[in-house]
Amino acid sequence: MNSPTSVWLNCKAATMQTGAAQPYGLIDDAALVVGGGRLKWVGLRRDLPAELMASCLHTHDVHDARGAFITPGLIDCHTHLVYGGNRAGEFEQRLNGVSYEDIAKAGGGIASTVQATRLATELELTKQSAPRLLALMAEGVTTIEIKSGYGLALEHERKTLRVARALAAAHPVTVHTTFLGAHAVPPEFLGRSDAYVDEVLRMLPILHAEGLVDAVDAFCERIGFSVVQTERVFAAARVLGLPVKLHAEQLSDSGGAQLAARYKALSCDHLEWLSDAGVQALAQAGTTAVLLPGAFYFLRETRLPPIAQLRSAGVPLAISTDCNPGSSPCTSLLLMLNMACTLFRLTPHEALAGVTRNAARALGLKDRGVLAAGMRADFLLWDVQSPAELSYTFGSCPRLQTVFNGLIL
Ligand code: DI6
Ligand code: FE
Repeated sequence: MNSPTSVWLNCKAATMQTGAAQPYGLIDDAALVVGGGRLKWVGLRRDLPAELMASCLHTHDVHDARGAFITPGLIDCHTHLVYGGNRAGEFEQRLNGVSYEDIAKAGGGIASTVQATRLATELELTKQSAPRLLALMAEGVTTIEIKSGYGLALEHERKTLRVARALAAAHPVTVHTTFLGAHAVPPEFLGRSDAYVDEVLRMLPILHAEGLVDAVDAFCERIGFSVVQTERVFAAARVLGLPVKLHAEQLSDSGGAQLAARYKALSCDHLEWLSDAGVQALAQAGTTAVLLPGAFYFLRETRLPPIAQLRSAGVPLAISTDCNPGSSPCTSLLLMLNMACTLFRLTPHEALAGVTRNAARALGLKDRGVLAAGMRADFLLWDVQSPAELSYTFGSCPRLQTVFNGLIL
């Protein structure tokens, strides 16, 4: 157990605070004081109040960070981490010339993962999903969003969300759950997508009453659900007071972003085909754009999200793995930093903000994502000379230590 108050010295900090004078909210010779799982004080070492230092000396809880760089804990704000099986066979098919959409239309794709997920017991699903979570945590993820959407029937959506909660109980990580019942039309509803949306509306309040749902998402796309169908799901979420987010404009421009904006969505995700009107709608609603370079890369998309327009409209940009078996079988958020820079031309500063401050925003979490007094004490020590190194290297992990809720892991 950590004593009530501890201090971290001999470190540099990328606080990621907005409006800071330095890029990354950099503090060159920093001190961080932790107490009760929260940051109590963050600033320049020389400004550290003497009484705070004295109370840490009193408890002998002074940590020498040995020159490490400290950042907020990483937040992976868009994952489908709980699923059964994998789609390596489909990957081979795609390399033999079959497209992602054609595979989906032929009953493969999401449907094949739905089958494998339905067949797995809760325990099997937990066992299959835990290594993915551990891989993300090994790179510094301290908060993760996990969506349902491979069950597509009450008992299996429930199972998926329960696995997400069980993973949270068994690991030092915060899990935020999202109900994505409207991910795909399951085989038993083929050709009856409106009837399946009725079923989604039946599932939502039940799962919510069981404490399994923190937010609601939908896949608004020609191979998913129409804007009209998505709005029915959003209206049901609103009745329950649940925030919404949306998979929008990934493969085509269906106007999902404008709908999401009307519902003050926390985030709109993918966005390769986002129109100018969509950009303006997101900006006005204060909705965060979640960019998923792993899916862009893995599906070999060529159309880039309108980064420059989003940037100039002031839409906050978040980055995530989209960890899922079909379009982004990825368990490295650090690799996404690199890809956000190389593929989407984000700056390393924007990329890091995308997995800290703006990722918190995409989840509606106000108590994390930056290093500042009052925030959760979720932070990372890195063996880097500058925070840009986190985006610059790929395939390596310079994480030295994770502090989660004030406890050293
Ligand atoms: N968009 C995606 O990229 C994933 N889901 C979604 O709505 C892909 C899901 C899959 O192919 O299994
Ligand atoms: Fe996704």
